[in-house]
Amino acid sequence: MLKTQDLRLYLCTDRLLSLERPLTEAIEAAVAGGVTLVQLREKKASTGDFYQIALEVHALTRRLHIPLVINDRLDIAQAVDAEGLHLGQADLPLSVARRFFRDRFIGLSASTLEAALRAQAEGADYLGVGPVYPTGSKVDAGDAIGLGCLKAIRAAVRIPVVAIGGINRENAPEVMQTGVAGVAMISGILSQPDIREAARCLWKLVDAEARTGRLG
Ligand code: 3NM
Repeated sequence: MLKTQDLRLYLCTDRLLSLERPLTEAIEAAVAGGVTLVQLREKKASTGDFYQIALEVHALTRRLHIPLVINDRLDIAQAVDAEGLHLGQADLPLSVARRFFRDRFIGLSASTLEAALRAQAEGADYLGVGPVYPTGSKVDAGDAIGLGCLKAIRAAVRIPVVAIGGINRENAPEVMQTGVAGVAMISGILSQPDIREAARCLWKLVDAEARTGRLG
């Protein structure tokens, strides 16, 4: 089962953005710093390679006691027994994925209020909402939606919202103040020279907002 606090500091992986450090090393450092969940994103790997990487990463995240979410690929999520699956708007429909992924959690990406409400109605366990700010990490991310839109989506749905896109240590506090359950990022953690320190700093910021009682 998904716990809302697992979404607080959500790491999305991208092997091209981790300054050539091995993925498992980077993940281990990020979790040591405070990352609460890992989403494995492999946009270019073959199915066989994705499977092998997912096996290795899942062995690590199990040892570290944090959930692993597989991006896009239901087959890989099932094959490695991942805790979660994350689907984009152009991926398999949630209702279809749910038939094969019953006792685990499924998150959906949404960048508009309409898409967010639809995802909730379809039974998504959480939403990834963005890009909040411009990002160079995803070519097809679309235009930044801004804090106002994030806030409106957060207020309109009952399920937890994770904000994503261009989030870093400077803007993480204002993002958390919209009441989202957490912040997700790639470069704000993985592209930093000291991954553990970057995650530790972000975790402190996120935790400070949680202590003020603004989190949903
Ligand atoms: N999804 P960074 S933006 C993977 O808007 C991803 O759905 C997005 O990378 C969305 O933290 C994004 O480096 C990239 O900006 C996030």
